[in-house]
Amino acid sequence: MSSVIKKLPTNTLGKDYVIGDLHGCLDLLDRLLQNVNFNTTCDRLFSVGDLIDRGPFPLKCLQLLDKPWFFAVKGNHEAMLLECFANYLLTNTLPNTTDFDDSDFIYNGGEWIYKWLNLDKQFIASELKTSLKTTAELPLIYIIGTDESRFNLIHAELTKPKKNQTDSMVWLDADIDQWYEENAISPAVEHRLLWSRTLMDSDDSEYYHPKVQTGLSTTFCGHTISKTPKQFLSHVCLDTGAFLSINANSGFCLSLYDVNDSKCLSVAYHQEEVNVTSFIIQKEN
Ligand SMILES: [Mn+2]
Repeated sequence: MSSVIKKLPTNTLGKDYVIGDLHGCLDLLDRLLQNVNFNTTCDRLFSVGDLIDRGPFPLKCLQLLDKPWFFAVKGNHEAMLLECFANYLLTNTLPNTTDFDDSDFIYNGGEWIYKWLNLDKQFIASELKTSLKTTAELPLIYIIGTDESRFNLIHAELTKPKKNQTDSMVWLDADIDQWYEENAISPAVEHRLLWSRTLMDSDDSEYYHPKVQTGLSTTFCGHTISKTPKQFLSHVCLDTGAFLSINANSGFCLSLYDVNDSKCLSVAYHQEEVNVTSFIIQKEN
């Protein structure tokens, strides 16, 4: 049985990094990992999901899931991919190219799948099926470490359906821990974990959100693009629009967070240098 939430201990041997939404930009990731001298024997790379669609190497990014040092939560793009192949995974009947027309997946950057569907069926069965099975096993939440060193990993947001005066706007560690015990997340919560932009889109122009939410550990996420990482209510959003940086001088980039050294590294197409900036995550005392 697959787990909707997975736990990992603190990394005592090497360093931990978190990468924003990759969307096929494997070449940008390679440059960042080279820059930090990523050590595949002891370092870990966490992904906030959305490995596929839009950028140049979607399938190769999905195949990162085979690496022992790579850990990802499911993004809404992986969820849309799985929806398209649900019947295939159950019955082994390969879909027809036309089955995908008008799907959310194709409308959201999934056209790359046509190339694979039109290739040798045997190739699909071997290359893609393994990745689909791995993708289906992805959790919605990772909990890494405990107590002070704990951080969570999700795709979008832990926002609750409605904000009221007395309640927090977001779910807390205690809620996540309870879902872990039950190995269950309600469909409504799952939907917001994959799709919500309530917090990140409201920014501080509409509502003021403090950086820290009492009771919620630092929670790395992505899904909502802005040019620099931002923190609201313990959520640290690392989606800086990697695939959009294919346009010169766009201001977008791929962001990698160095958890141990509180640094953010970024790189873009058309940009030779890797930028390194200090990014201290605010935590409650
Ligand atoms: Mn997304």
